[in-house]
Amino acid sequence: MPYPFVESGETGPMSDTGQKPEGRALYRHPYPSPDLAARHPFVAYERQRVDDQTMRDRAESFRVSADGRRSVRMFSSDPVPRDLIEAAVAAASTAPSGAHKQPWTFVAVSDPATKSRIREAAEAEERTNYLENRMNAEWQEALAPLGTDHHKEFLEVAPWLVVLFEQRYELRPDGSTRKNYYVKESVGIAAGLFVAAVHEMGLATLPHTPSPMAFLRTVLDRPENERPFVMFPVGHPLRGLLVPDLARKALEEVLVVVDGT
Ligand code: IYR
Repeated sequence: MPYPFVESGETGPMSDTGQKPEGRALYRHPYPSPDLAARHPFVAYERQRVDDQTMRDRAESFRVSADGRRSVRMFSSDPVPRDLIEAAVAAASTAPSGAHKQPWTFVAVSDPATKSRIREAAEAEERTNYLENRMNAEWQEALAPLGTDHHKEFLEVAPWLVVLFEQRYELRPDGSTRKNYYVKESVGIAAGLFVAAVHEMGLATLPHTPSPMAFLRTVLDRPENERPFVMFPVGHPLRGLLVPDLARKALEEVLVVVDGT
């Protein structure tokens, strides 16, 4: 496959700024190698460069939007059209994944009977967690400011429950299996994108992990290679609801820079 950046060193997909292409000087081992490009398909990746100020503006507007997100525990029962859930899952499924395996399945539930079964099973587990001290004192202390308990009404009230399953391995239609790689990391990133997509469209969610969650595989009749990872009630936030008055860590608390300049 012709790959001009490597072939000629004159021009290439990244040289849209009019700068001299730097490929030859920067990389002694270009990717893909001509050999690799001959064996697997590659396509040009072209992304318009924007100036630093434009990037700053975009970053700031994304930060402000992201900072406006809150996990909510009281949803309106107002319906949400199915295509919005599909759009959020489509966005989430763009997540990078180990060996591009996309080892996830999203199960979107609006059926009231199924939601009830999920609520019942989740509350049964949470009763053990909260009332029979399956969560130890330190854990309960950490949760105190959130004030969560074993009541999970939102699982029935929210118009959608989206259950994200990780595929521990790939199960092919002929019954054969293939390993997946970095499953937790991949599915975690997809979950993050899902949360962002839901927020960005104006809806709310809560990453909910009734623990243990194995019952979800049975209730939703999922195959043996799938394990529940996290569940997302999705809907409009209930008007007038309260959320904990949490502060986010300052940048200095979460960022360490090893600067070379
Ligand atoms: N799964 C329980 C407990 C819980 C745990 C954590 I860590 C939270 O941030 C919130 C809740 C529940 O859903 O109540």
